[in-house]
Amino acid sequence: MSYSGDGVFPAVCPLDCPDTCGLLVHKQNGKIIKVEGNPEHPVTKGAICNKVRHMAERVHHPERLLQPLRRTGPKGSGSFTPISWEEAIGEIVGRFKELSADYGPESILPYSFYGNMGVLSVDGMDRRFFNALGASRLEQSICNAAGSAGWKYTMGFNGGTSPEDTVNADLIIVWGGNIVSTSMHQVVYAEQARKRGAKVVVIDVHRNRTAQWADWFLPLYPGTDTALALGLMHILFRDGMTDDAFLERYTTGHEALRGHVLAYPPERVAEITGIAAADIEKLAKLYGEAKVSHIHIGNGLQHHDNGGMNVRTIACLPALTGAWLKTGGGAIKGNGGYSSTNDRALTRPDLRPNRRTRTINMNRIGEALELKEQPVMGMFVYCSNPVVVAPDAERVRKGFAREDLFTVVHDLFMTDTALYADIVLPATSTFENVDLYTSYWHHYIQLQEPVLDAPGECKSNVEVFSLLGQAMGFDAEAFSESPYDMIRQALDYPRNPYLNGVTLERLTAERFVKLDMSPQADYLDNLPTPSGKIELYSKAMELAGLPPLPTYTPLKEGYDGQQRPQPGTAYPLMFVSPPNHNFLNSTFSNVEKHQRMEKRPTLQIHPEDAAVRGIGEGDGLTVYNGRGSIELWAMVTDKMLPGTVISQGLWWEGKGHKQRVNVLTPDRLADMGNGATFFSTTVEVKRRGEAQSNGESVGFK
Ligand SMILES: Nc1nc2c(c(=O)[nH]1)N[C@H]1C(S)=C(S)[C@@H](COP(=O)(O)OP(=O)(O)OC[C@H]3O[C@@H](n4cnc5c(=O)[nH]c(N)nc54)[C@H](O)[C@@H]3O)O[C@H]1N2
Ligand SMILES: Nc1nc2c(c(=O)[nH]1)N[C@H]1C(S)=C(S)[C@@H](COP(=O)(O)OP(=O)(O)OC[C@H]3O[C@@H](n4cnc5c(=O)[nH]c(N)nc54)[C@H](O)[C@@H]3O)O[C@H]1N2
Ligand code: SF4
Ligand SMILES: [Mo]
Repeated sequence: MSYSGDGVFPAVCPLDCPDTCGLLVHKQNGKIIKVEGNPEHPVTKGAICNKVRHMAERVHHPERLLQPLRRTGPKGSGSFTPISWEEAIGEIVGRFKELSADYGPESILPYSFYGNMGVLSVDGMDRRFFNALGASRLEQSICNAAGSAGWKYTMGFNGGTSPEDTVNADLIIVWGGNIVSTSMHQVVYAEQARKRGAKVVVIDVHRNRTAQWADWFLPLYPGTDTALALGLMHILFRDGMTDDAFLERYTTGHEALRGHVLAYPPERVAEITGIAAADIEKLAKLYGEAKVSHIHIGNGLQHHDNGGMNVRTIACLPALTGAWLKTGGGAIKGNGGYSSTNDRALTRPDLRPNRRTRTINMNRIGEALELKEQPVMGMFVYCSNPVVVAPDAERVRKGFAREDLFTVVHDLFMTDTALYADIVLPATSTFENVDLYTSYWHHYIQLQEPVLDAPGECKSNVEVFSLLGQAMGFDAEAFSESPYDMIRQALDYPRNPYLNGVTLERLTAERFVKLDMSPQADYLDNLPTPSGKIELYSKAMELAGLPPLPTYTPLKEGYDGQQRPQPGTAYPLMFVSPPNHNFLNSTFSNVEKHQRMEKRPTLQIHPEDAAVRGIGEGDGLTVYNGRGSIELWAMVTDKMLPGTVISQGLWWEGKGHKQRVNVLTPDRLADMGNGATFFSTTVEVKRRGEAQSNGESVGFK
């Protein structure tokens, strides 16, 4: 496809968002003047979010990195000098060779996530490079690992209901997800269902945008969802609202579960969750009597100590009522399993010289950088901003500040992490690349081809890791393949029957290619759990030392054996820091347009909690716990139950503002999947004295 000149060009949204929208990029004089949705995309149908409508502000931002840089001042100071690509590649290769010789290749650690969801960008040439190098492996468990493990124990397969089918539901429960901000096309489908009479219920720790749109909002205390789901099961069994034929045919352990949930009567569950017993009864009746019930399981409830169990327990609910048998019924936790591509061909684990390589959990990066034995001596960060997004962020920052650590950061911007790099490399945006995009929600695959020339000397991930692999003298063929070669390899994957018939030729001709969903007809008969059934009782969990039946365990921090953190203790407020509407994780938080839309980083605090601390609307606050302290602005609101405080959005430290919420979050691991526990923490809050008028931006500039 030729993209030179002005015009309107198709593109794909690269962001870590389930919707993977088709875009149309309008270009004039080589620059994007407008980004809109592609009306031809069968699911996203021309509608896109506000963030990406303003994407040009980011792509053509004056602070975009355009040249490789070498550090000249202390780490973190931001002093860099431009160097050539030859010098940059030469220095990285020289240092990596030295570190491999002196400390072994496992002293080098890649750190990446899904800043760009392109299969080639984050699961392609980069992986080949670190495999051939023999670097430490990174366990990528910062996002949905706990919940995915919980879902997998129960259902086996990383996929659920087809999104388009959810228009048939007459009850939609959005559980721990803020889909108005994080998956807007699921909202469109839910709206269609609603027009036909469906009810939408939101279960969350605060009245987020989705709760405001819903028919019924149920606020609960953080990390108590398992108890709520068990309470619902108690009532479903008690009142004969279960589908016993379904249970018999498709599940294991329903008799054991029936006895087990007797211990969760509504009164007890009310005490744990903060939801009135009458409301628990009402919700169970709604769920039990719905003809087609659908549950959207969000990410929020699994970023907890008990996050795996929260998802595992909710995943049992559709099995109790047999909702899976109805078109649009069941649940979606994630649908990435349907579109899995040929990972081995892309990442080439066969190139690895050392089979038994250590693995470092990305949630424990602060700790890993403190290792005295087998220390981490080299880091390569790309598609992620760990100094902002990883838990216990001050510990992370200190690790990156180590003078003896050699760090490379490849990004579009001088992020808070890049400030600590020895070498900074300028990255292209997706609009300058060839890449392949799958969705972890809908069933369409898309091809991205360049619509812009790369500015300055920016290079894509594929280019950078090809250059590095060649300069290291690694397998010549593996490091010279073109993006199109790699796309063919990714799609050549007979093990995934859903990928049947998806080819590069079709992607080029048709742009949106639907997966072959015919194998989904046997979904319930082919579940890849040990028993082949939905595991209400899980032997595998028992073997892993987990309760085999869904079981509520309270959060760990600040509870002191109580039901919840108590007033009078050091850090009595439960602190939850979910995404905001206008950023995408920490992406966009340096763009003035997006900052203005978010105004400033706030702490939502209940009027009762504010009153006892003398806090008023708009006050400057210090929010602190044993890990550190940050500065936010008070928003006094009754959107949460008292005792819970909320701060949305991952703001960069910026110029002098201490506003990284992850300074306060724990690097403990969740009960399953070694997942993150961002939302299982407690804090105390005090006024800083000064107040700032509402609406003034205190962002990066
Ligand atoms: N605008 C925008 N969209 C995004 C992102 C973004 O940063 N901004 N991030 C993207 C990414 S990477 C992801 S993983 C998804 C995440 O998107 P979602 O799946 O929507 O999950 P979160 O936004 O993390 O959390 C959703 C809700 O969970 C609530 N929550 C927290 N703890 C609990 C709990 O214990 N129980 C219950 N019931 N609710 C709880 C939070 O208050 C929040 O409202 O969004 C993607 N889309
Ligand atoms: N407190 C708290 N912390 C959280 C969360 C939360 O809800 N609360 N959410 C967690 C979740 S779910 C996630 S997924 C993580 C996300 O954390 P990250 O994956 O680190 O996401 P971003 O902050 O968006 O950083 C992505 C970076 O990749 C860069 N980038 C984009 N495209 C490219 C490219 O093509 N090449 C290169 N080299 N770089 C590129 C962007 O400029 C950006 O700096 O954060 C987690 N952290
Ligand atoms: S961030 Fe999500 S909703 Fe927004 S354009 Fe991208 S895929 Fe679509
Ligand atoms: Mo995520």
